[in-house]
Amino acid sequence: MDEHLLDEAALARLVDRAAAFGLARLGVVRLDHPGFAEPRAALDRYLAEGRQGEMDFLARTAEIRRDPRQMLPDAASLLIAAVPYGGPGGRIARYARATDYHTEIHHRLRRLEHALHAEVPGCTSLICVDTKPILERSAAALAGLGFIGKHGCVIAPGLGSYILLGGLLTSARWCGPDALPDLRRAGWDACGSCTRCLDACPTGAFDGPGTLDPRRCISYLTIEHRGPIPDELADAMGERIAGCDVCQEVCPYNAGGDRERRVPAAAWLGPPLRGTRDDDPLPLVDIGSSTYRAWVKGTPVRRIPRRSMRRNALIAIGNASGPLSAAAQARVQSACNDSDPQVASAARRALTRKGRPEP
Ligand code: B12
Ligand code: SF4
Ligand code: SF4
Repeated sequence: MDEHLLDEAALARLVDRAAAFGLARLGVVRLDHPGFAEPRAALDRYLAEGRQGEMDFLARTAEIRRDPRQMLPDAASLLIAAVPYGGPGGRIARYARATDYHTEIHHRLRRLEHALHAEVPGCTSLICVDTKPILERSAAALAGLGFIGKHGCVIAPGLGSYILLGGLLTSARWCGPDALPDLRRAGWDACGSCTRCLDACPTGAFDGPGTLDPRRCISYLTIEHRGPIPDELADAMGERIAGCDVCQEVCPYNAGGDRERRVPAAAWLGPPLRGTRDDDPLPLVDIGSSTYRAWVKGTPVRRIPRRSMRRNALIAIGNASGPLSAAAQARVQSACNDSDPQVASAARRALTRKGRPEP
């Protein structure tokens, strides 16, 4: 068979050019790497326990995650890249304040794809950023980009865990040495005895190192969960309306302000078109559909339906310290009668938390 090979010299040239494409780190892993056995088993356990909650797409695409050749039949390797982001924290998680990484990393990987085709003429390839199901974190660790911390995120040396991942699936077979023999070696050893992320999680979403119950994670609750959020979890959400960074904020690998100097400016994920969005929850309580569409456009927040964002805003208002202003009172009060149960129950909760009886 006419096999396409990606050798060490070709990979070194791609890695050299990666920064110019906006990819701060680049590595490669073969799909038949034995290290995938453990994450595949972890995915099976995860689904068997129903941890995906309402994220049906995880169950639907599990077979493809296990074997990406279902997307690209002659796929042999995965090139995997990391793109850093940063900025101050707030009610919206850092990654979600930036431009939509799906689109942006896709563009950057497109440039890598052209370079790959010049190195390995005739190979096939497919860009994968979230929507094309692959085990991105495990692949990144096996490709040597970093290690998986107890918070479950990939930590890249020198960059920390505020990175997003994207892959280029290809028929080009990596014929160099494996960056890492198996995932276990890249496991929790680098965390040592630290458990800051596990201890700091506001909703107690970790069952143990690297074992997250997404159904308790604020990121899941604000982005993926449809319907009312149980009071116990809503109480712990603070003022977060889209995602959560707590387990990464406390991580010593993200401390120190010199990341910016280590990465070429072109590799950073920039702000969205029309700038970083204001995260004041009050205008979101009764935001209209066209205003909402404009507010989320070009940002990863577009994954959150308007009604869920209205619920999140009401929970944040209920959790904020201090009394409600008269303007807030009127808006929250009228949301109590909303036809959407998740909005109405969050509004009633906000009022009762402020010591006011429900209307
Ligand atoms: C679904 C999803 C979520 C869900 C569920 C997350 C989960 N842990 O299952 C929710 C909405 C909760 C979520 C939250 C977040 N997510 Co998310 N998410 C995904 C998505 C789309 C699929 C993940 C998945 O398959 N989960 C199923 C579990 C079983 O797989 P896994 O998380 O990859 O876990 C692997 C490891 O645990 C490993 N493993 C198993 N056993 C062992 C043992 C050892 C020793 C080792 C080392 C590893 C290991 O195997 C597992 C399977 O591969 C990926 C994109 C993708 N295609 O992978 C992004 C992704 C994982 N998310 C990402 C981000 C940024 C986040 C948030 C930080 C966003 C935020 N600020 O709110 C939080 C972080 C929460 C956390 N601490 O994990 C990034 C992670 C980047 C990084 N540095 O690791 C990804 C890769 C998106 C991207 N393209 O960059 N996310
Ligand atoms: S993102 Fe927030 S809620 Fe989710 S595991 Fe990390 S600290 Fe906990
Ligand atoms: S906070 Fe500590 S335990 Fe958690 S990932 Fe960072 S180093 Fe590891």
